[in-house]
Amino acid sequence: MSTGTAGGPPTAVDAGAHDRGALRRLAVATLDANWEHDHTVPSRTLYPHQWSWDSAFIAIGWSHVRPERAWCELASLFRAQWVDGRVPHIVFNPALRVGSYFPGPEFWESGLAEGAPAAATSGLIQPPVHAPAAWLAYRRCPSEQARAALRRLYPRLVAQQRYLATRRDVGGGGLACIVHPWESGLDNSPAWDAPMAAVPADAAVMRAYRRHDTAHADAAHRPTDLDYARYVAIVASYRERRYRDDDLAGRHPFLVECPLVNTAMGAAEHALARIAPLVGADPGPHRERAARITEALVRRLYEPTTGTFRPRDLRADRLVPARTVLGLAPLVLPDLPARQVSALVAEACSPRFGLAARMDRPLPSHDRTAPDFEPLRYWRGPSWMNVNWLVRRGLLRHGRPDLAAGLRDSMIELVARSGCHEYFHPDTGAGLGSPAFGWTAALLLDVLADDPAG
Ligand code: 9WN
Repeated sequence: MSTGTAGGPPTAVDAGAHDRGALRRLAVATLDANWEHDHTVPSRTLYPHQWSWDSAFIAIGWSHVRPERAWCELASLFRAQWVDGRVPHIVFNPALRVGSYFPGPEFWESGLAEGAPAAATSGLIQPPVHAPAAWLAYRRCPSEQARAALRRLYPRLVAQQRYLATRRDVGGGGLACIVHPWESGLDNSPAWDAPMAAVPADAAVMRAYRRHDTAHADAAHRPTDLDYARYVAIVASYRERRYRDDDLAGRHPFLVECPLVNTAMGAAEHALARIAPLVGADPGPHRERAARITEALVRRLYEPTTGTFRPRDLRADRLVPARTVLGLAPLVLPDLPARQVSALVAEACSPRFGLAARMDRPLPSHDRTAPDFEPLRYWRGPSWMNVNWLVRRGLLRHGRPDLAAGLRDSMIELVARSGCHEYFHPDTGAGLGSPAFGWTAALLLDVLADDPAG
């Protein structure tokens, strides 16, 4: 049973009924409503441009219903790739008025940077989940057109990996570092509190800007003005040098090796190894790079006494103390050693994250037992569909279909109860953030399709 808002997509499905057909229709209507000539916006209100990792998740959803849009989505994003290989985290739609998002193109000034594309973009990256998305889209719906699209994407995906593995290996240990919390995709995670605290900033700076997010979402659910002052200061430091990566180590205020970004980089090499034979390329180098990334992740980000992966703050040269859901990401890697797999499954099933074959509450984005767990503030507690989806894939990969099924039921329940929200209350499942959110709809389609009975 779907309920609709006049002129907009339907917003929720009768939770009791769990009508898979109605859920599918809700998801497709949400994606259709967010489609914008050659890409899908994450949200018409909060995020009206194109976002990098959103587009990858959304392409997976499109592959189930309108596969040509999956390829169009990825192609439009990669048209904005920089000459150095970076894929920008936002591609701005020039048709939108100034002020439709903060920070907008006038803040980033990408046009002044060497090697930037014609389109206005940010200068940051997001987790490189695009090669796995392209592989899944192809596998879902293989065709001559899909293979041609893969052929065009492949060199761009390779360039994206090269950028991360070379220019961003600031620590010299075989991992890419992020230069801003926004690059992690989990912008406001408690994982960034320690490195962010070292960034000098004054909340009053924000008086000079107009935040767009707090006009569309409850300010109590969003980062604070002091967080934003720091976000702005970190971008300013990168922008000042026109987003060059040559001497980041000496001067940049935020340098962190993130387990999720590096897991995505490893998973991308595994996906490229599958794609390579289809486009006449050699899979061997991808397999070798994938193995090196997994080895580096374990060496640099795994902490054996707690059995957790945690981000490494390169400036302080230590692992951050917070135990967030970012630490579960390496489960996605097929070659993660058995010892780390068991440690991550134990962490996920502990009261911190509450994973179970029958979940009584959704998977949170932060340790439930931590004093700074916040059920309403984004990335500091709420449950997110994309993170659930990644953890579920990892569980399937490592032979835990029982736990994967628990997570899947919980994901479906969230949308059935509350609609395609951006994120969900980790206790009640209530919808939070933007309604009609792109990747929630897309990944729902993917998990629904995974069930032979669904
Ligand atoms: C900044 C678009 C993006 C997601 C991120 C999420 C949020 C932006 C913001 O929205 O970030 O990039 O304005 O808060 O944290 O993961 O890609 O959906």
